[in-house]
This record gives sequence, structure tokens and C-alpha cells, in this order.
Amino acid sequence: MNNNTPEQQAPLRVLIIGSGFAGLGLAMRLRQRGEDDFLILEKGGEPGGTWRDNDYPGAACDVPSHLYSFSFEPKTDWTRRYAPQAEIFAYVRQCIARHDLAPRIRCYSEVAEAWFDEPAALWRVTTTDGASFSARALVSACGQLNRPLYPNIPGLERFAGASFHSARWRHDVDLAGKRVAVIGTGASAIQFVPQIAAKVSKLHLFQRTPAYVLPKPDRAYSRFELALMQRWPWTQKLDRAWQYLFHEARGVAFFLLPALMKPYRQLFLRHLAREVADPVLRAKLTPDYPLGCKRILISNDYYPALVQPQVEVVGEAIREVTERGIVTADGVEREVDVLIHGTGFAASDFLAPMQIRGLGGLDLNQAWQDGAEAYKGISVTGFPNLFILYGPNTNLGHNSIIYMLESQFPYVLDCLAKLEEGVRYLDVRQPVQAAWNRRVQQAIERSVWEQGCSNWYKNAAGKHTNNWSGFTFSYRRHTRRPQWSDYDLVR
Ligand code: N01
Repeated sequence: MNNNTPEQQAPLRVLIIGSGFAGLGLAMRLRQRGEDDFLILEKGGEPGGTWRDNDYPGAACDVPSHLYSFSFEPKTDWTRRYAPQAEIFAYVRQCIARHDLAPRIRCYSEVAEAWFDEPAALWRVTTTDGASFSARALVSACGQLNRPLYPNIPGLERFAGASFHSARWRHDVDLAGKRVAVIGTGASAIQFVPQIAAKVSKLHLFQRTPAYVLPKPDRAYSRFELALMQRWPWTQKLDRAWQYLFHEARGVAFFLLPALMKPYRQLFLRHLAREVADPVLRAKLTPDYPLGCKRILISNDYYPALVQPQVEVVGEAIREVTERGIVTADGVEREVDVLIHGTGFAASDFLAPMQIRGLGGLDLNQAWQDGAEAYKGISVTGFPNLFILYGPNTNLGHNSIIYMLESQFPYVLDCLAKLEEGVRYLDVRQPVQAAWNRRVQQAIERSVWEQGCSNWYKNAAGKHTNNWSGFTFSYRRHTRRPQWSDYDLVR
């Protein structure tokens, strides 16, 4: 990895933005095809995407590692069923080394703008440090969860103590003996709260909406299992296949028959009653919306952390932040030394803050003013030869996003191959994109995400921009190969 890669010699064949699982996976696939004419621009100082950024205490994957890793780069020695962040980050680095990707990654290169130069049929890309690149195809591999979202609370800037977001964890801030406030109780917070609860003198956990937190079926792999998988790698594949089927089956309740979630709520309530004896705290932690509407969380140490005497779950809404602490709607001020935001990401602002301009100078923000959408989550009308990985409506509530990425890679590779057949650019036809999105939105209407809760899967106007509303094998069928009649092929 370096930031001294020459800016521009000849136009590249492919320019990839982002070096997380999406960007690296596509690069690995390109390498496997003997393709070398690509470059990855990475805004950070090293590759790794979400698994570089989210190194907060307790960060781990909530999808089993055999499933949350590339099928074409299997790993048989994960130490646990659900790998911790450090191990996933190490896997990322291992992928880079094995596929010799380091020379093709340019770090500290944040894309500021990209525009499609129609006469030349090239994407012209400029980074914030003023470097420029051009490429026949541009691939956005920025993910949906890369821009931390800070709460919009009056007085936030006044707070005098240390304050940071979970995805920008300040490891230099020693929390031992400190009074700490945490805002948010999502997937990130439920992982770091148990880790910090034991060392702080006081932890105020500001909860706006309680989450469903179910037991995490996690454990270390035994030496026998590890030896077995190393001796017979197909056993790892078998486990992966089983995990896939198990997770995929849950899709029935997510988007076909949300009523199936109801019995699981009863199981959850029993679990909560076992974990939290205090009825007042239990009531605070009981969601009033259907299971699955927000992401279902898994943890074995979250509820045990909350029953500790130094931990307070604050259900009262936050009114303002002062120099000393947080004031809730009832006028009570809680003084704290450190404020941690577990408030998630700007998930519906795909590709922001990059300025992307397509045919005729069309601005992507303009095209997406009512909410992001793309054909199969990959192509956007008016933005030829732009391919989005993990784009609009390709996030999942029930299975591994790696499977979705692996559906997108061959599709994008087929499109890239088409550009070698005398096609200057591919532009998805508007009616095709519109029809696709109508179907996606209709399917989501029936899903559990529409059963009465707020979630980050929809934008402020209520349009579902993030989730895929079907089985992952059905998405794979849709993306098996491009239908060229869906595109205007400009020769
Ligand atoms: O963020 P979130 P996250 N005042 O958006 C609250 C993935 N992930 O970083 O629910 C008060 O889920 C907000 O409250 P509410 C995973 O896909 C994966 O935890 O909106 N509270 C919520 O409680 C996940 O879904 C792993 O009412 C405010 C919390 O902050 C996604 O990342 C691990 C507030 C935000 O929760 C995001 O998770 C971690 C305000 N103004 C994350 N604003 C894996 O294991 C927000 N909140 C793979």
C-alpha cells in the first residue's frame, strides 16, 4: 500500500473506490482472471474498511465467520464461531498478501469527485489531495456503513470532556474509573458496553429504543474441530453451507410471513426475564415493536452488564448536552467525563460526500434526491460504466453480506468484459431501473421492516434504500449474468 502510486499514465481499466471486503473481493477476482489494470483508492491510511474502522472494545462479527468470509478464500482456522474484529482484520490483510494486492492500493486517497467524460468514455476522478485518475469503469465499494452519524443534540459541541464515535474509538482515552455516557443501543453499543462497564465508575446508557438482544451461539472452536477442518477443508465448507441454509431460512419470517416472528418474541421475553430480575429495568429493555423490524442483536454479556450497580439505563429522552454532561427531558443532568456515540452511520447517503456526475453533467445527489436506487443495486441510469457494490437495497437482515458481494462480483466482471467488445459504455435503461425498484419497494412493504418501527434501512422520507427484500439465492439468480437488453450499449 502506498500513496506514491503514479497519478496517471494511461487510463486504467477499472478504478475501485474503497478497500473493504467489497473492493478487495472484486480485486481478488480480477487478479484471479489475470487482470492487473486496476487501482483501489482508499481514503484511510490502510485498507480494511469497516473492520479497520470499528476497532472498539468487543467488536466482533454477528454473522458466523465461515459465512462471513470469501468462499474463494476459505479460512479453516477461525478461533471462534463469531470472529473478533482483530481476526477479521487479519484475514483482510491475509487476502491482500495472498493476492498481491498491496501495489494496487493507493491509501490516503479520498475521492472528492468523479465525472463521466462522454466523448472519451472515461471516468475522470479527483482525490481530495488533488491527484487525478481516469478509468474506463468506476466501481464504488464504499459500503453502506462508513460515515459515522453523530446525534443532532443541542449543545453537543459544548461538552468539555472527551467525546468520540464507536467507529472512531479513542484508544488513548483511559475509561478506568471515569463517568461515562453512551448514546445508542444498536449493534455496536451492545458489543462495547459490556467491555467498558466493568472498568468505569459510572455508566449512563442513553437508550432511545430498546433492541431485541438474543443469546449469541458463540464459542471457541475445539482443537479437534480445527484439526478436522485443516485436515479436511471440505468440513469447513460443509459448516458454511449449513450456516447459509440456517440463516437463509430465517428470511421466510423477514419478508414473506412477518407473523412468524411473533412466537420468537415470547422466547425473547422469557430470555429477558431470566437475564434481568428487576421489573423496572426489564420494562425499560422491552421493545414495543415487532422482532426483526430493527436489526436483531445477539450477545451473551449485554444484559449481564446492564444489571451491574454502576450501570444506569436512561430511557428518558436527551434534551441537551452541557459542558459537564447530559440533561434529559425531565431536567436531570448527569455529569460525565467521557461521551461515547454508539449512534450508527449515515447509511442512506450512498457515495456521499463524493460528487459524482454522469451523462450531461447529471449529479448523482440530484438523481437520488428522493432516495438512492440502482438497478440490482449495481447500475444507475445516466451513470454509465459506474458499478456499485453493496449498493442500494442490497443490505440484509438475515444472512451474510459477503454472499451478496459474491453475487455482484461476476455481474460486474461480465460488464467489464463487455467493455472489451467494442462497447464504449453501458447505461442501464431508465424504465428497467424504475421497474426493478418498484418491485423491490413493493416486496419491502410486506416485510418485517415495515411493521412499525424506525430503522436505518429507510431514508428520512420513508423510502427503503438499504435492504434487499428477498432470499439471497434469488438475488444471485437475478445477478447471474447481465441482460444486455437492460442496458443501452453505446458503441
Ligand atoms: O448503529 P445503529 P450501530 N439520540 O444505527 C441511537 C452493523 N454492525 O453502529 O434505535 C438517542 O444500529 C439509535 O436509537 P434508535 C449492523 O448492520 C454490524 O450500532 O434510532 N439515540 C440506536 O440505538 C448494524 O445494524 C456489526 O431509536 C440515538 C443507536 O443510536 C449497523 O452496523 C456490529 C440518536 C444506533 O444504532 C449499525 O450499528 C456493529 C439520538 N439522537 C454494527 N441517534 C456486526 O457484528 C441514534 N441513536 C457485523
